Amino acid sequence: MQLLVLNGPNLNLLGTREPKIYGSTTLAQIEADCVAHGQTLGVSVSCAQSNHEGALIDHLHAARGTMAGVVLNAGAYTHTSVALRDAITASELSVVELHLSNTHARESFRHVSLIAPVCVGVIQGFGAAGYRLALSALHGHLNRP
Ligand code: CA2
Repeated sequence: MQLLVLNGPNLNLLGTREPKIYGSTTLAQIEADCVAHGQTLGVSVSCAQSNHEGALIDHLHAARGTMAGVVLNAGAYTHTSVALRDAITASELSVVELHLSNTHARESFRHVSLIAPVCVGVIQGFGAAGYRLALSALHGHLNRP
């Protein structure tokens, strides 16, 4: 089984700025931890990041048929992108929405997720540890009886 961890805009800056909100772990460290956690689950984890909406959509299209599911931190596109939501639906993939921060404890414009209704579930507020939680949840979802 192959799973994709896909990160959106500005998440390449993790660990370098705003540590109070997003923590001090870098994206490279998160990705390495996802790969290692995948090994404990017996799955192969690939990782990608883009600052561009269309590139994220391309990743979802490419994942269709090759990946069993996706952990997606769509960043700010979570709150704005109908195109990303449509790509999740079109991909027919199981997608877990992931956020480092608890978006409901932040500005009101972050309280709305356009993608949540087309995801299997949402994990947020647990910082970098959330990626492991999301991979475990996705793995459990894909192996449900
Ligand atoms: O909490 C999350 O994971 C978010 O997806 C992060 C997005 C934000 O727009 C969402 O509402 C919630 C922002 C990512 C910005 O990442 C940075 C990392 C380090 C320094 C600056 C920005």
